[in-house]
Amino acid sequence: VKHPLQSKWTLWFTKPPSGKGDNWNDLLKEVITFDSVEEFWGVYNNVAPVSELALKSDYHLFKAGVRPEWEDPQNKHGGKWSYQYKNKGSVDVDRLWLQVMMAAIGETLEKDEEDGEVMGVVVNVRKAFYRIGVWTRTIGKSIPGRGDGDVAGGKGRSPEKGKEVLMSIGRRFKEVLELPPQEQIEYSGHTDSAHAGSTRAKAKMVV
Ligand code: M7G
Repeated sequence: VKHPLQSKWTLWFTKPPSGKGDNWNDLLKEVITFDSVEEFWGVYNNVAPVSELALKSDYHLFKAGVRPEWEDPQNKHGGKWSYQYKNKGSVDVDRLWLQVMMAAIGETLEKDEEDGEVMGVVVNVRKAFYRIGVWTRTIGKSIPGRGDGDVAGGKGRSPEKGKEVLMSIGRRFKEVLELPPQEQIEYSGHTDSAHAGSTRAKAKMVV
């Protein structure tokens, strides 16, 4: 018996660059797509833990059909919450990444799954830190409804509601990351990241 997940998910891996000519697209590899709890554990037990990955590797766990890239149509208006663990030697990154993946596939990062904001989760292995992030589809904008002031359709959304959905995901994500209140996670839009050429773009919001 398989226990179905609410959504289908794809695991991606970014290989560390081997030579000079490597670009982002040569390095990003689709690993596997699954849609049950049992398959998730099968995948988890067969890939290297984050703590054993080489520097400049990433894992990306995204909704099937969404590439873990700024350019994807479902990401290009979005952004991410992220946190950098600079105490690489003492943080249990394998356990935290497992918790983050379980929150993603268990769809516990957003209160109302109708919002469909969570696109995926990412872990980056870098020289000075591990960075864990959650990508959202929008940067908390309003979404037009049917124009008849309906709420029942669940499609329309005010700017206030858009922002609140995002802040709620941030607060929940911070809990999953087991961060104390004085630590902050930061939100940045992908457009800014793309322009800055890196994720070290200016943060718009903090939780
Ligand atoms: P990073 O891994 O987000 O942060 O981006 P880092 O600077 O801490 O390593 C590293 C580099 O990977 C960027 O400067 C881009 O060259 C490339 N890169 C990362 N992402 C997520 C993308 C993406 O979505 N699209 C493209 N085209 N390049 C990306």
